[in-house]
Amino acid sequence: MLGFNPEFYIKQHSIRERGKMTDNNDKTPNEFFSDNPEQADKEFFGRVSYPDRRGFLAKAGLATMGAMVGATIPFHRNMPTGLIPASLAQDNVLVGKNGLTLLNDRPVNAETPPEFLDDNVTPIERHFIRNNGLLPDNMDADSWTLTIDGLVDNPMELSIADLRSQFKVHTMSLVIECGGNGRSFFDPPASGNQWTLGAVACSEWTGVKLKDVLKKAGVQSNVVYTAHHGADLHLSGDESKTPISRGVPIDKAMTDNILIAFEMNGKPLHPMNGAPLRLVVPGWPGSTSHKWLKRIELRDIVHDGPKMTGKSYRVPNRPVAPGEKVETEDFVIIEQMPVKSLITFPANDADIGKSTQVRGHAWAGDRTIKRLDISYDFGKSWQKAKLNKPVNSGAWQNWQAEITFDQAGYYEIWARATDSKGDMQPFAIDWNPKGYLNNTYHRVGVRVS
Ligand SMILES: Nc1nc2c(c(=O)[nH]1)N[C@H]1C(S)=C(S)[C@@H](COP(=O)(O)O)O[C@H]1N2
Ligand SMILES: [Mo]
Repeated sequence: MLGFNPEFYIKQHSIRERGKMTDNNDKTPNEFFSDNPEQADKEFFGRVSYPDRRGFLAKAGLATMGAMVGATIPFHRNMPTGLIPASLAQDNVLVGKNGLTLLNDRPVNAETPPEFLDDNVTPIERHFIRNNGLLPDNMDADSWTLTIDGLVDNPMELSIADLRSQFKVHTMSLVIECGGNGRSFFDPPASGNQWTLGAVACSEWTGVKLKDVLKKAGVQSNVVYTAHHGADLHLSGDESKTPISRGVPIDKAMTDNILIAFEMNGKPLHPMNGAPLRLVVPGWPGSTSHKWLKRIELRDIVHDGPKMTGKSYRVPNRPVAPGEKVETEDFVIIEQMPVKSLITFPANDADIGKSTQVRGHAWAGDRTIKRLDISYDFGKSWQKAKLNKPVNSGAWQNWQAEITFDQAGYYEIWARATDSKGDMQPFAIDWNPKGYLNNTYHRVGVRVS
């Protein structure tokens, strides 16, 4: 029952004034929302585009609703069934995110402009979002379980409390970059999210090492690959379908910097970044860092789940001409991501003085960065930046340089990283049909006055 709640009264009133709800004028918000949450939501809040919230929030349990609004809801008993919280109902609002560019809202995909990636540790609100499906209905940390099964000696079902108590807990800065980051620069265009530069982040993740958990489960000798399973829903709403299920070779899974994470920058995971539990596999395509993680299965074949096969997260096994059609069997799975860097200061299009600091980050799959050069004369000459060591394996490296321009005018600052094996970022890369692995220089245009 609806108690005395001036807020609902006012909203109900204003709906009547808009004259849109002639059929519903006699209903309380409670009745109206439970009859038709979607329609009620529209009428209440007008055109709204909070992603995924239709259906999802209508069915959401309290904990999930709390996670979405970022607080407990003391008067939850008074909330009409299916009511969408008003704080989630503004245009393009991603609660708990700030400054992201929304590329798509079903599924949600949002990237971060480079100047908002200036921090050494990416704030939660600046971490990009790449969803293939819809958020799970339930993201409750207390009842969450992770199953480890397949070809293991001791299959396990672990709560998050079990993970914390049975294994050593680690905190590490780890890079997640989408395999399609930079896709928008491909010509001819590649279909998929048109990421520019900002589908990358390096937050501080707290969790347990995947290798520790797999060791305890007892990896059998015939294991070839992991298979990751999550709780998110297929876009079709068909519960028998899975939006994505990828994996990594078992040797990779046993390396030292892969976490099963339950905290992001010391807080619970953001719902869009996989709350309450996810994998973080630094240096490999972001798609291997499974969110809303429910199960890790060990298999004796290369995993063949959705987005493992065909052309997903794969590139041709040879250079191909732009626009060339490539047979599916000529595609290979992307493993580590290539050497890359980002200029996070100054911002593109900035007006600056004659002297400026230039800074950013660089990273290189499973390797480290050994050198970072910048140029402000379109690549004619390069100057070496000061390069920091990674804070831990899997973190990006920060770099800084000082530039003094001789005269006013338009300049471009270019950054070029070289990794520990000598691979250097290229000015241009070979085209590939799905637009993956674009690691060309980041260029920032500035006006000097
Ligand atoms: N369960 C699940 N895990 C997922 C995805 C997904 O859609 N569902 N997207 C993957 C992809 S393609 C990327 S790039 C990363 C992005 O992580 P983020 O959204 O936290 O930035 O999550 C990966 N993990
Ligand atoms: Mo991705």
